[in-house]
Amino acid sequence: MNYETFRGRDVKEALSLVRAAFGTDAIISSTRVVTNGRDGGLLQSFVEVKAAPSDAPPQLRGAESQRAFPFARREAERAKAAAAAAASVTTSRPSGSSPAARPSVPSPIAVLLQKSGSMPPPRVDIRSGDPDISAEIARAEILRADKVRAESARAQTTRTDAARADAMESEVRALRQLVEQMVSQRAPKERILSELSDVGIEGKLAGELQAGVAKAMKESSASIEELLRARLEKRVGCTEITFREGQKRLIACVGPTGAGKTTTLAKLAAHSALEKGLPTAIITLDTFRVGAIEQMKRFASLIDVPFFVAHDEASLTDALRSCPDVVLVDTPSRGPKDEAAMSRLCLCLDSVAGDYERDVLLAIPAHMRASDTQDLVRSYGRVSPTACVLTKLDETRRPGGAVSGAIAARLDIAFLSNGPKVPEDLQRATPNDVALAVLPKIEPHR
Ligand SMILES: Nc1nc2c(ncn2[C@@H]2O[C@H](COP(=O)(O)OP(=O)(O)OP(=O)(O)O)[C@@H](O)[C@H]2O)c(=O)[nH]1
Ligand SMILES: [Mg+2]
Repeated sequence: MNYETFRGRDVKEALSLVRAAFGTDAIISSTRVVTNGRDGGLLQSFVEVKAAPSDAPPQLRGAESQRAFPFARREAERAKAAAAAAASVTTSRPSGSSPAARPSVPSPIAVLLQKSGSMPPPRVDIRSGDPDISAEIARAEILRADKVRAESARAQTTRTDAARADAMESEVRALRQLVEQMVSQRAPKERILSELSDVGIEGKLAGELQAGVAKAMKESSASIEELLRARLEKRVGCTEITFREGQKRLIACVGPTGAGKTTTLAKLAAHSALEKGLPTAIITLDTFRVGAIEQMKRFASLIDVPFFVAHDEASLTDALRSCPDVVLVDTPSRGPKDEAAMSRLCLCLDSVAGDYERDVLLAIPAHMRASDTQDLVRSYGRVSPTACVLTKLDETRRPGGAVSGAIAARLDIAFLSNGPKVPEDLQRATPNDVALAVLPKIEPHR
């Protein structure tokens, strides 16, 4: 079959050109999107439809689409049979009259039946010479003819509905072909960027991660996923915070409301005191949140470590005099614009005597977007965070934003928090773990 090519700005336009040329029963062989092949060239794309006229006999072409053709043929055959049957309709003659003497005249019912055309008329055979009986039979025939017409009208409606459904179906099929083709035509670069965006990695980092991946794939047997993970690993900075015997270490946890500061501190305290068996103490600077002191006090007594409350730098210095080697300091959250609270926190943390190795851990909820993470790091700049803990990794499928933000702000990641359980839901961060936590599972496209 010879197909002609029709082009439109979209499927609708292309199909309407096809319809104008070949009618609604045109045969469509393919529908595809053609781009000019340039990056971002979808704006210059058009839809191309290959179509041919239906090969149905002209008298059968109508509203039905190509798929309705057998139906149309059946209807034509039925019409032919109806005409033949109508021709055979005769009216019975009274006994004694000869067919030759009285030519057969079609009854009004037979005429009606012939007019209805599409349905085979019932054969009429009136045998009675009684006028009453003949009238009765005639009435019955009229009723039957009405029924035949009603059925014929119903059949016509059904055919129209079927034609509409067929037209819709072919339009949906064309659209589906189009979507499938658009997906398969998307460049590997676009696919990778879209997958990275799905896990929260966007902008500069996404561009850097995907650059040259297609070329690298040709030179190695690694999958896209493995290549991207390796690239992310190289960009993630991690800091190892360890607890060693005889080492004086102070860790303060800062961050926004509900980020997981207290929980992280509790996990670190349990690790140091219970798992490492190191002399450990907890100090809280959170005298603001209702119940914060009671909560930490109870936890400290649970793991059997000393507990102190400090209101300012003087009371913190006091408390530190009574503390063992490992000290974990919980802090209050503050509103982003609460300068006074930030100043108090700053003074306290700066007052920590020099003989402690001091770390300020910024708690960053893993669901944060990259730009918000950068803002957060900036807003805690005054307390000079040395590293961060990514919290609530178990609650998001898009931890790439927080990781991107930390990379952009050049803040190392020290811990990953995967749940609220103390102490098991905390792990030391390595670049490989971070990449594994973030990277999408991209199927290799070769
Ligand atoms: N799912 C999940 N929940 C966590 C995680 N870390 C902390 N939480 C929960 O988050 C809630 C807040 O945690 P906190 O440790 O109280 O947070 P905070 O930063 O100290 O909160 P404020 O002191 O009120 O600012 C609690 O219900 C914790 O159990 C985590 O990694 N995953
Ligand atoms: Mg807290």
